[in-house]
Order: sequence, then structure tokens, then C-alpha cells
Amino acid sequence: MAQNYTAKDITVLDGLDAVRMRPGMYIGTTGPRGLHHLVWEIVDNAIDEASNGYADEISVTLKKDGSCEVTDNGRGLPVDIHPKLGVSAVEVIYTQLHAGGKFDNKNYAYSGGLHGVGASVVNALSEWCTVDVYRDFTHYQMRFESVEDPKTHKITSGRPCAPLEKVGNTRKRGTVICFKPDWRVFEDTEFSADTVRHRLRELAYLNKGVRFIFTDERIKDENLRRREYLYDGGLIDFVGYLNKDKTVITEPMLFEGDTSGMRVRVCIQYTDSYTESLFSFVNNIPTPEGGTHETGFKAALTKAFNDYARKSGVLKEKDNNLAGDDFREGMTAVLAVNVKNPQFEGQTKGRLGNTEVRPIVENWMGERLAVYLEDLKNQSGAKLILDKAVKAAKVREATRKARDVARQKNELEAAPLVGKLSSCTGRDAKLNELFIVEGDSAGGSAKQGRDRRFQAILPLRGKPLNSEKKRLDQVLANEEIRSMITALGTGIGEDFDISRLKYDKVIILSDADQDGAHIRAILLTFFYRYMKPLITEGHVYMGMPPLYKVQKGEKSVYCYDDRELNEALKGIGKGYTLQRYKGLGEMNPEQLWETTMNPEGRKLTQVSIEDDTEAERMVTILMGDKVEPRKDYIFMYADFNKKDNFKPVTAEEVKA
Ligand code: 0RA
Repeated sequence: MAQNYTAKDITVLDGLDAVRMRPGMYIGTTGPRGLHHLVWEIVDNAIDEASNGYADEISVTLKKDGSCEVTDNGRGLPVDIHPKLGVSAVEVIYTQLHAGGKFDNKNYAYSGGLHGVGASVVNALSEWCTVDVYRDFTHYQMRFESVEDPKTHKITSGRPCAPLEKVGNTRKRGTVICFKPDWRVFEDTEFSADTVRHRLRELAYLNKGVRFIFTDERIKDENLRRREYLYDGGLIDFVGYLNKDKTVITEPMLFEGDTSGMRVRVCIQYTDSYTESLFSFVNNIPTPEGGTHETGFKAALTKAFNDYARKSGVLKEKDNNLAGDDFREGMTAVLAVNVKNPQFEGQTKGRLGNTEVRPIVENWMGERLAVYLEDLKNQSGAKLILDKAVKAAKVREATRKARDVARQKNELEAAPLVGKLSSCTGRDAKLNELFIVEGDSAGGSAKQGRDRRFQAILPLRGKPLNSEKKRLDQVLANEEIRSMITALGTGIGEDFDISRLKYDKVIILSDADQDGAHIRAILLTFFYRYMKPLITEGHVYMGMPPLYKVQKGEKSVYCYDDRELNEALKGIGKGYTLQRYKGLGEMNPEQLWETTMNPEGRKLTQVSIEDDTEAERMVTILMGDKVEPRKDYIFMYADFNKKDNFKPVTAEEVKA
């Protein structure tokens, strides 16, 4: 065991102990994000091996014992003895901080990036970790453990149990890493199958030709256990997937190449929708907050299309250029760059900061687009995009005028708020809550039941407009939507300013039935498209009214789902009454306050965007104009009381 291993490693192991003392410095958090970081770290190393052409299959298996196994069919980790340290390369990689998984950086054009903390960090934060290497007809093995001193309770992280060992002969090639995250480090050590699976699929799109195999051995159902992702079309397949339930109006355009030490890949395809969906990545890592690569890409697109519009006579000399937004209406694009030393910025490290990247992407992309637009065979698609942009520009101009008028009006009349809004008396936005309530009768109960010091009520009459199917000018013409925008105070789209938000919590309160679910979907779609930071910064919530009230004598219990009801009915005996609430309207003001609005005891579900590409797909499926995928989806998730319904769902799951 660990005890009999040589003493000279102690100094080496100090580094790993430091990781355990301050996990946050290496993996950000010890919550779910940090936990999954361990998986990405190991997978990144396997991808490096694949993108250098040595491997084409990567498997990730979530095991019953809580460990995670990552396999690749690459060259196998190097096993030779390190000349200075006198131990195997495998041992150096897994015990030396910064030696990292990138044993020899020369082998990699662009390595892992954000993660890049090295396999040793994974070892340091695991109960145990095993490495199997298959190369040169030999199977090598090594095991590491974190051991606790029985007297001092001090934990030594990632100690080798023995040196790297030859355990057999083999004809296989590759590396298998298995690790069990340490429960003493992480808040929760259970891996999320959804998180891992979604990420592997994304990686499969970004690394064409590499087969990713996901297996969850923890679930019984054989059919759901295993998934394979292999996309020979790469980014074209990715964009095809994002547009699957939209109506496309052009062929996908693909641009790939190396420039100034960077790799840039872009795929663009236009649809007849009015929204822009740009997903960007740096070294395979999503950058939902954009950054210099996106700025360069957008600038190139705007310039190339404006030049083309002039050349083709659509824009006359006296005309102003069209705006970037106009050319991005209906655009679905994936932008993936690989850069040497990525600098990730922003609250969630979701934005690329490297200033050198912008001009490189802009020039490269500009040249490619210009060539593309000159090509005779691309003329019909290019014309469609121009037409769409010209229309978008007209609408934008009309909307701007309308908004200016609306703003002036606001100022003149000192915001004669939305007649329907019952505002609160408190003026501290950080404490205030806005309830958006389905229906006038529930709205009435909410007004009477609330604590008016910090709770405002906005009842919605009927259904607000589905913004997915409309242009901005039509969206703004809708009264329900307008009163919501005025109430929130932030403005929308490019004018959105979170610092003007008048309520810290925006709580959607709708019935637990189909209509209610529809209203929730419409509101979330609107926020997603026009006020995204409202969601990403955690201001949007779903109120959860109870479904049942169980009463016996003086005592009554509210139950929010069937599980709670069963719990409440256990051993209750005879003589109780069960009331089922069909809608919010059935509750009187006191009940509504007690069960749904009172911060002490109410249930709220915070809306978040776990996975941007999935959210995009879900909004398209639920609110877009194709009926079939929506029917499939609703059939699949017919139980509208489950809060899981707000989770994004993939097309394959809908099909499954
Ligand atoms: C550098 C050199 C060699 C292999 C690797 C890296 C390697 C690293 C990882 C990480 C996960 N899987 C991996 N597979 C290979 C050996 C180069 C040689 O064969 O000479």
C-alpha cells in the first residue's frame, strides 16, 4: 500500500496537498462545476491526443462505485523513466503540479486551455486514481490513493501505491484513467449524466471524426445506458442540429483554416427566423459571453456584406451602411477558434480577452467571406441574406422611431405605469419582487395577499405574444409584453441594462396545467431572446403553488407534488380531507400568500441556462413554427407538474 512507497516523493506530493487545501484555486469551485471539471481535464488530454491524429475514439464511463473512467485509443501515456526525477513519466504527470497531463508540450499545437490544470489536480482531489497504459505490446498499470493519517487525520493526496508496473502483454494501444472524486473535497460527488453527455456531444461536433462513447453504468435501463457521438461533418453537423427545427434559407457556409498561429473555424447558415444564434468556442470551451473572437467575426461579417451590398447595387452611394444586427438576423453560426494562451475573463470565465485575436479573425474571415460572396454559385443565397438584412434594417428604423416616441412619452408623463401593475412601496430594488401572474382572478388574490412593502403584482390577461415567431416591432406592439418591459425598467435587446432592473426577483406564477406551462414557455422565450442576462444572472424564478391540501382536524399540510402527498398521507388514518387545487384562482388571498408568496416557506425554482446550445434548441422546439417536434416534445414531457420540464431536452431524447 501507500506506506511502503519511497520517501523521496514526499516533496513532490506537497504540491498535491496544496491543491487539496485550496481546490478553488485550481478548479474554481467544489460544487458540481468543479466536480465535472475533473472529467473535462482528463477528457481534454485525450482530445489533445486525438486532434494530433493519434486517437479516434474516446470513452467516458460513469461507474457504479462513483468513479469516472476515461479511455482513449492513442499512443498511451509515456512510460519511460524521467532522467532527473528517476520515476516513470506516468508518475511525474500524476504527481507533479504543472508537469500536467501535457507531459511534453511540444507535442501539442494548442492544449486544453481553461482546464489545463493537469491530470495531477484530478489525482489530488480523488480518493483514488488508476492509470492503465497500453503500448509497445505491454500493459502498464499504476494506482494512486489519498491516505489519511490515523493519528493526525492529515490527508496526503494522490500518493503512488507502487511504481508503474508491467502487468501483462497486450496488442492494444491507449490510455485508461479512472478516478473517484473525494467526498472530503466536493459538496456532492455524484456526476450528472446529462452534463457529461451534453458536453461529449458538443465535443463530438467540435472534433469531427472522433467517436465519443458515453456510458452510465449507474442506470439499469440498457437502452439509456450508452450513447455514441460521431460527426464526420463537424461544424456543419453542429449547425444542422441547431437548425433542425427551423426553416433554412441558405446552404451552410464553412470556413476553416490556420492563420497567424491560430486555427479558425466558422460555419454559418441562415434561417427564416428573426433571431441570431451565435455559439462560440475557444479551444473547445464554450464562450457564452463572447469576446475578441466574436467581435472580429461580427466586424468581418458586417463589412463583407456591406461591401457586397454596394457592389451589387442594393446600397446606393447615398445610403448608409446596414448594421451588423441586420446581417445577423436569422443567422445560426458556430465559431470555433484555437489560440495559444487563451485569457478567459468575466464572471464565469466565459469571455475571451486576448486582444490579438480580434484583428486576426477579422482579417481572415473578411477575406474568406469576400471570396465566398464573389463566387457565382453563391449568388442566390447571398441575395436572400441581403434581402433579409434590408428588411431587418427597415424594421429596425421603424422600431427605433417608435421607441423614441415611447421614451419621450415616458419622460413627459413621468412613466404612467402600466395601469395593471400594482407596485410595491419599498424603493430598494435589491429587496423587491415582481410577480407576473396568470389571469386577472389570481392576480386579484395576489394583490390582496402580498406584502406590499416589497412585492409588486403584474397580472397578465390572456396569453402574451410568442416572441419566437415575431419581429421586434410586433413583439413591442403587444400590450402584455410592453407592460412587462416597462415594469422591469431594463429595456430590451441592445438597450438592455441590468443596472436599471427594478426587481431583484421576477417570479412567474402560472397554473400547473398545460395553459400555465404555455405561458411560462412564452415568458421564458421572451426573456431568453430579449433579456438574456435577466436569466443568466439569476433573476428569474418560477413560483410553485401547491397541488394539494391535506386537512385533518386543526392541522393542514400543503403538498407541492405527488411524492409529498404520499408522504403526507402515510399513517394519517381515517377522517382527513384532500383538496386538489386546479389553479391559482382557487386559492383565496391568505392561502396564496401562505403557500406561494411568503418568502418563509414558499417554493421557488430558479431558472438557469445550463447549456446554451440546448436552451436554444428547446426554445426553437417549443416556440418555433414547426409543429411535429413540438408535439413529440410535449408527448414526451406530458407531466407539466414536474419541474424537470424546464430542463432543456435534446432531439434524440425526444425521439427516444
Ligand atoms: C505525450 C507523449 C506521448 C503520449 C502522450 C503525450 C499521450 C498523452 C495522453 C493523455 C491522454 N491520453 C494520452 N495519450 C498519449 C508518447 C509519445 C510517443 O509515443 O513517443
